[in-house]
Formats: sequence, structure tokens, C-alpha cells
Amino acid sequence: MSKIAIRPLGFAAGAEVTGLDLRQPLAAAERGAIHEAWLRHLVLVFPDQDLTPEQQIAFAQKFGDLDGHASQAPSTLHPDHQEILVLTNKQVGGKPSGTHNSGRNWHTDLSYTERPAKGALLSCKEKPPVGGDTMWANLYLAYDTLSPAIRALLEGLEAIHDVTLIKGIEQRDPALVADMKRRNPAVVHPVVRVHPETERKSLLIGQRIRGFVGMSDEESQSLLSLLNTHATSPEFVYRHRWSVGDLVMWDNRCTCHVALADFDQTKPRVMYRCSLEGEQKTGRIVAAAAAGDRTSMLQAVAAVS
Ligand SMILES: O=C(O)CCC(=O)C(=O)O
Ligand SMILES: [Fe+2]
Repeated sequence: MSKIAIRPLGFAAGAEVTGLDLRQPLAAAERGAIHEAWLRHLVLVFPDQDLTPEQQIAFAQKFGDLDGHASQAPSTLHPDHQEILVLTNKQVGGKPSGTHNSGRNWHTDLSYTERPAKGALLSCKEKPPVGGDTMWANLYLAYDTLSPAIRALLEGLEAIHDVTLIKGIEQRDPALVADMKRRNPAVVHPVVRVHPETERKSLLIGQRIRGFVGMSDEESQSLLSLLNTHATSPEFVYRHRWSVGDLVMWDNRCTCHVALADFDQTKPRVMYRCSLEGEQKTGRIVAAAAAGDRTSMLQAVAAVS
């Protein structure tokens, strides 16, 4: 077995894993060490891993079933591997890609589906000379550091997650956006969630939330702002500066993240993502009506609450 070294990169999250060539089959003990480090550090960085799509998929499958990305527009997937979402600001078919501005507000992957992802593995293929960083926030810490009074308020509270709140979605091809909406009607998830492996509580929060079930719009916006500001406090965040060849694997069950537009948009940035399918369906669809139609969404929520 190779000699794995794990070096923490941040207090809240992040560790670098070296001493492994992920193109090679993984020994059970190596898998175990990575899994343990993943649960502890939430975001693992494997530098200098030049993986083919097949090798990325094979490694990702060691940590769960892969999401087939039915929630995504087909044009945003790798042409030969639907398990890989291609995040690129290069043109696709002569048009801006459907992922050219993905991840620009704080989110937990696929929270706008009934089954948010368990985790994801993102491989950096091309990057601009500076910037294009990604930040992750530790949502265990966010939960743990709330006052008992706010924690009590959140117990049993549910939030409405809405795909139309993806920042910059209006800049994407309207046909693609219509497809995303059709695939992803609004869903409701509990705000406090329990990690199925560590059994620790964390917040399922972020900027793709329309409001909270049973609250007025005003109440929802104030509470959402309070929780999001708190959850993404700098001391809960790990910020990654990418190098080509980095593979980053995060636990989506206790983190949220944001991809920063802090770079020259004329320079290519290309990332391949495998998503691990969520173990649990924690959400339920609330709106047969189009996502983004607030009135019908709230009526639908009231009908099922
Ligand atoms: O491009 C990135 O850095 C991350 C984008 C994102 O949100 C994701 O891959 O889930
Ligand atoms: Fe994401």
C-alpha cells in the first residue's frame, strides 16, 4: 500500500491527501483512510491527479452510487459519460455552455431535488491564470454555534428549495432553463438535517431557498439572511485555489459551497464533476406549478403541510 499523507488545510474544513495515484486501483485500507478523512475534514484535495473520465468515475464509485444527472440538461453532461457534469465557460455547439456560470451562489448540490447529493468529486481540467476559486462552508459548525433559542426555532422547520434561484440562470439559454425547471419542481427539505454516517446535525441552508413553510415572505427573508450570513462566516469556510490536476471531493451532507466569478471570463475554466447519489430522499415535491411562481408554490406547500 502506498503511503497516504493527510494534511489539514483549514480549521473548518479541507485537507490535502497525497501519496496516492488515483489512476491505480484503490486498496481497501486506502479507501478506508480516505473515507475517514472525508468525514473529518469534509473537503479533500488530491493534487496532481491527471484522471481520464473513466478513472474519475471508477474512483468516485468507491464512495457511493453515482448520480445519473437526470436533474440536469443533457447538453451539460459529458457526451460519453452521463455521470460527468461538464462545468465549462467555453462555448458548446457555438453557444455559451449551460454551465458557464454554475455554482455562483451558496448551495448544497442538488438541494432542488428530492435527493440532494451525498457528495461530489470535481476535477480541474483547465483554469484561468488567477482566480476561479471555490469556497466550502462547514454546516456542522454553523449549526453548533447557533444559540439554543434559534436551534429550537429551526427544529421541524422546512425550507422550499427552488432551481430558479440559481444565480445567473437567466443568462442561460431559455430552452435549457425551461428544461431545468421541468425536471426540478420546487421541493421542501428540513432545515436541520442529521448526517447519516456521523449522526451530527447540520443546516441545509443556502441561497436557493424561496422561503420557509408557514412563514410570511418577510419572516422568511430575515431568517434566511440571518442563517446564510452565519453559515458562511469566514471562520467556517475553506477557500480552494485550484491547480490543474486537482481532484476535490466534498461531503455534501454537511457543507455548502460557492464557485467564485473572480477571474477573467475570457480565459477557459473547465471542471468535471461526478455527483454521489444521496442515500436518502429527504425532500418532497411541493409545486406541480412552474418553479419560480411564488403564489402557486406557496399554495402547493399549504396543501401538503
Ligand atoms: O466550478 C466550481 O468550482 C464548483 C461548481 C459547483 O457548484 C459544483 O461543481 O457543484
Ligand atoms: Fe455545486
